[in-house]
Amino acid sequence: MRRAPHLVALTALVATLLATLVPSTGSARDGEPVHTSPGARSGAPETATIPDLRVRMLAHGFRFPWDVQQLPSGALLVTERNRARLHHLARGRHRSIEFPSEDVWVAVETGLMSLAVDPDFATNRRIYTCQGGFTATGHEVRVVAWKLVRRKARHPQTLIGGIPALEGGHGGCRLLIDRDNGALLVGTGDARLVGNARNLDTLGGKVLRLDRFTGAAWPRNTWYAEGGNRAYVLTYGHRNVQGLAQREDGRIWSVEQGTYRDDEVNRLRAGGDYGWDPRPEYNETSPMTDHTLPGPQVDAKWSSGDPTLATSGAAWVSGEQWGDLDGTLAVAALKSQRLLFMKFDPIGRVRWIETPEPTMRYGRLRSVTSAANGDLLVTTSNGGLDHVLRVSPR
Ligand SMILES: [Ca+2]
Ligand SMILES: [Ca+2]
Repeated sequence: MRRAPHLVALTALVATLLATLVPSTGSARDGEPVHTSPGARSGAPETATIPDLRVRMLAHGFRFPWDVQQLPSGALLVTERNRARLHHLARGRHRSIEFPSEDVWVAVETGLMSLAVDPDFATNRRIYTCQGGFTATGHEVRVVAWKLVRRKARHPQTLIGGIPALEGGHGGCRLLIDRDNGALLVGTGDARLVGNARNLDTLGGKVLRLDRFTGAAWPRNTWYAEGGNRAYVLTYGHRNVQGLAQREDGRIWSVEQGTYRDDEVNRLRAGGDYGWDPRPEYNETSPMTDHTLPGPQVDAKWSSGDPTLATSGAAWVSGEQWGDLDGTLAVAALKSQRLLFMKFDPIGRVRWIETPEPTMRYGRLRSVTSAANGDLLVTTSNGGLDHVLRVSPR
């Protein structure tokens, strides 16, 4: 185990001393082993230039922050899952955004989750959240557009609802706006419901694609002409999509969590079946990509094997300052408590994976997104005294 006990203690002490901005009542999840195996491949070649990384704590005292996104002003927005709060961080000041937290259904892994900022935010002030919600008969996951006016989230517009939710497990949910065509992508979880992921008529266990202004299904989706829920489906057969990231070539990649094995990084193609179909009951010994299912299934580009790392958010790293980490996929891992930098070749084969030690000092990592200058923004998910981190090359 690379994470020395004194370092854990020091990190906890620092976190305790600095956690003054938001009162915190939770405690870190325990009982989960820390794995050091990065998966199928490891280690950049000796000739690679891997910069030392600097990790700064930007804000402290959160409880299960989920997503972090930068606004054009440089300020950061942060969602907090269980308290369903939205935060604004700017120049060392941490303020709450007025947000109807009471409308968010919070249970298990579901609450206020992903966040997206409109590419035209400077003029339209639009942001998007994926969150649990109450319905007449129960619960759902939904995507809501907001107008952010003077640190108030106003004019909620539900773009898509009815994403299945059972008890809150496998609630997804990751948002990404395709920079090439402006479509809103929504990575969803299967809600631990049998048959969900491969049923084109439900919205769970999918990557959905829709118009970010109207919520209408995207006309180029594979089953658009058939209407109904399937009109929204970009890809299906996913267990719990936690990450979405767009590579420089425009292709969308997803990250999902495996069962006891096989976290996956997938390259998405419209209409693709990614092969998750636990049966009978919710049988978690089913493979993450089951080729015995009808038709072709798309293999993962990277898979953790056994054990899993609990991979979550991801962002493509960009900028010469990153040396040979430029162009890698940075993946946040919960259980294995690190950032993985995965190098894929142009056709999507994994070449190597680096797991820099400075990213292993903060516990479980949920999301990683890019700041405008190429730095990475990271949220931790320890259940109390959580941080927002900024990772940059030295
Ligand atoms: Ca799969
Ligand atoms: Ca097959």
